Amino acid sequence: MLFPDLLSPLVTLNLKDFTMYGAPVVEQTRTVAELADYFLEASEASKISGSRVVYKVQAWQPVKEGTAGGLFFGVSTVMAGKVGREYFMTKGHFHAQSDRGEYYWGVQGQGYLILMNRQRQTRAEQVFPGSLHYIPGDTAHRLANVGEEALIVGACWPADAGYDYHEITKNGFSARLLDLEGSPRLIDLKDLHE
Ligand code: S6P
Ligand code: ZN
Repeated sequence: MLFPDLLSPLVTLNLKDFTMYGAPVVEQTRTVAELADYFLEASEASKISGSRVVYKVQAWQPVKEGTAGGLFFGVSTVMAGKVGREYFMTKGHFHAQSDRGEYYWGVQGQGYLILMNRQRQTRAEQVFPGSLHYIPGDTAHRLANVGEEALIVGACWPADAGYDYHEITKNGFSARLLDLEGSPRLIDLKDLHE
């Protein structure tokens, strides 16, 4: 009788630095120069090196992008730092298939997951090692690092979710996570401009 093969996994995750190794893992790095306009005080970006890395993302996409029922796995690493008073953060996006949800979980460091719904109401959940976050559909999501070490976050999302950056590049989030006198505060843009 023939037995099925015992296989090695296609990808492994180093549990010390949460880096993925193995079959096609996509990697992306975003620098201060690329992201300056996402920050509230964009002109402050010129005070730090444009080549400084703000965040990097690894993603394992075992099926073709757009495959219904498929799942992607990712690791996002947001470095420690600020542009003006605003903490280093990801661009943030809605999903192109807007009703698709996503899981995030904290692995290392301290931060916030900033969430904005279609009515532009924004809230933030604290991220720390072991925190678990369900991002519902129709909710833009952005990670910000408020600590002194890299913020590492695992993610799992549907392969047909896609990315919609339009609302964020055009109007941004309605509230921003700022360092006010040494503490992170989520400030509504309306209150800032009063
Ligand atoms: C994908 C998931 C993450 C982000 C990553 C970078 O749905 O939410 O992998 O892509 O954190 O963020 P952004 O907003 O630059 O794509
Ligand atoms: Zn997403």
